[in-house]
Amino acid sequence: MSTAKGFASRAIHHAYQPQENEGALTPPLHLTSTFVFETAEAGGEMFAGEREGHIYSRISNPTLDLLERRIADLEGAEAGLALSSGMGAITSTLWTLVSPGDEIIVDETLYGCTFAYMRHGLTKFGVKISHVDMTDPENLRTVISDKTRVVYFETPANPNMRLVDIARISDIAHEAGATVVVDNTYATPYLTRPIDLGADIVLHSATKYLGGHGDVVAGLVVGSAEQISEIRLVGMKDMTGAVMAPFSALLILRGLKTLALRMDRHCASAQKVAEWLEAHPAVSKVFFPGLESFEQHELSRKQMAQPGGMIAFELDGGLEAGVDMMNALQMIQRAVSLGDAETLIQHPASMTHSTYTPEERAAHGISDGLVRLSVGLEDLDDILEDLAQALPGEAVAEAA
Ligand code: 3LM
Repeated sequence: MSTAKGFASRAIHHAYQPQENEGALTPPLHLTSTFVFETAEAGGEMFAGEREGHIYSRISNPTLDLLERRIADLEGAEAGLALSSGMGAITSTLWTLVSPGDEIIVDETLYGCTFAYMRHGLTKFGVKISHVDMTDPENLRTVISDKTRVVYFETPANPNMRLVDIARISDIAHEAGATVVVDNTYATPYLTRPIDLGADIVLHSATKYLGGHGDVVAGLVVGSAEQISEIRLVGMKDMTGAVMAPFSALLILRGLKTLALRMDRHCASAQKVAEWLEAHPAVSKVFFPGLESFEQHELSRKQMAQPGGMIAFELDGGLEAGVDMMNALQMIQRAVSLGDAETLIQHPASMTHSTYTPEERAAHGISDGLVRLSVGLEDLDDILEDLAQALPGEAVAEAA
C-alpha cells in the first residue's frame, strides 16, 4: 500500500493483503509461541541473522509484524516494535540505549511510572537523570554535554499538558550527539508526528488512544531499522522480555482502524468541554492546548493538528472540591488510563503521579488540586450535564 494514501486509509490497509491470507478481510491471529525450521541448517542461519524468518514469539510473530509495520508507517518511521505495555516500551528502549555513566536529560513532567523507572530504576544502575524545563528549549543547551546519551520528553505531558517544541529540542540534542526519544501517547501520530519534526525514536502506551477501547495493555516503539532491531534483540529479547501477545496486537490493529475518526471526536468534544470549564465559576484554571489562555497555545497550533482529548483543571476549592466533584459524577467514570470511549476522570497526585513524593510533585509542576479528564466519545451534552451537576454552583450545561 502506497504511503501516498491518507492517514485513515493507511491505518486500515497498510501492509496487509487479503489475497495472501486466504482472502481473510481481517488479519489472522498467529497464536503460536514457536516456529518450525525447514531444516536444522535453516534454524541455525536464522539465529545467526543470515536468513529471514520467525524463530520464537519473544523475538517476532506475524501478527505483531503487521502492527509494527502499520505503526511505523503512521509515524513516518522505518520500523516498529510491539511490546507488552507502554512501560515495556519505555524500559526496553532505554535499557538498550544507556550504559552506566551515561546521562538522560528529561523534561520536568513525566507520567508517574516513567518518572519512577528513571528515578528509582535507572539511577540504581549508574545512569544519571537530569531534569530540565524544556518548555524553553534553550534550557537544554545549557545542561547538555557529551555524557548525554538520550533526551526524553512527553508532549503534551501527563498530567499537566505542558508542550515541548520537538523540532527545536531535536536540533539542540543532535548538535550534542544525543538520541531524542518522544512519548507520543497523548497526541498519537494523527495529531503529531515527532519523526517528521526531527525526533529519533517515538514510543507509545498503546493501551490509550491507539487501542482506544480500554480492553488491552500494550506498547509500541518506532525508529530507524537499526535502532528498532537493537531494541528488539537487546532490550526486549534479553533484558525485559516485554513482548506483546498476538491477541493484543489484533486489538490494537482494530483500534487503529478508527483512530482518525475517534481522535476527531475526542478533540472536538474536549475543545467544548475545556471552554465550558474555563467559563465555570467554580473552576480556577484549565490546561488545554486549544484554549487561547493556554500558555503554549501557539506551539500547539504549530506542532499539533488538533489540541487532543485530554484536559487538566483545578477548582477554586482545591483538592477537597475536586474529590467532591469526582464522587458526584454519574456517567463519567473515576478511573486512571485515558483515550477510551468512556470519559475518565482521575486525581494525579493520589493516583497516576503518586510515585512522586509531594516535594517532587511540587518541583515538577504537578499541583495537588489538579484533576485530569480524558474526554470520551459520549454525546457532548451528556458529558457537560454530568460535569454541571457535579460541580458546585448553579451553572447549567449548555452544549455550544
Ligand atoms: C495514566 N498512563 O493513567 P502502560 N506513557 C504515558 C502514559 O500515560 C502511560 C504510560 C506511558 C496511565 C496509566 S496509571 C497506573 C495508568 C504518557 C500510562 C505507560 O504501561 O501501557 O500503562 O503505559 O496516565
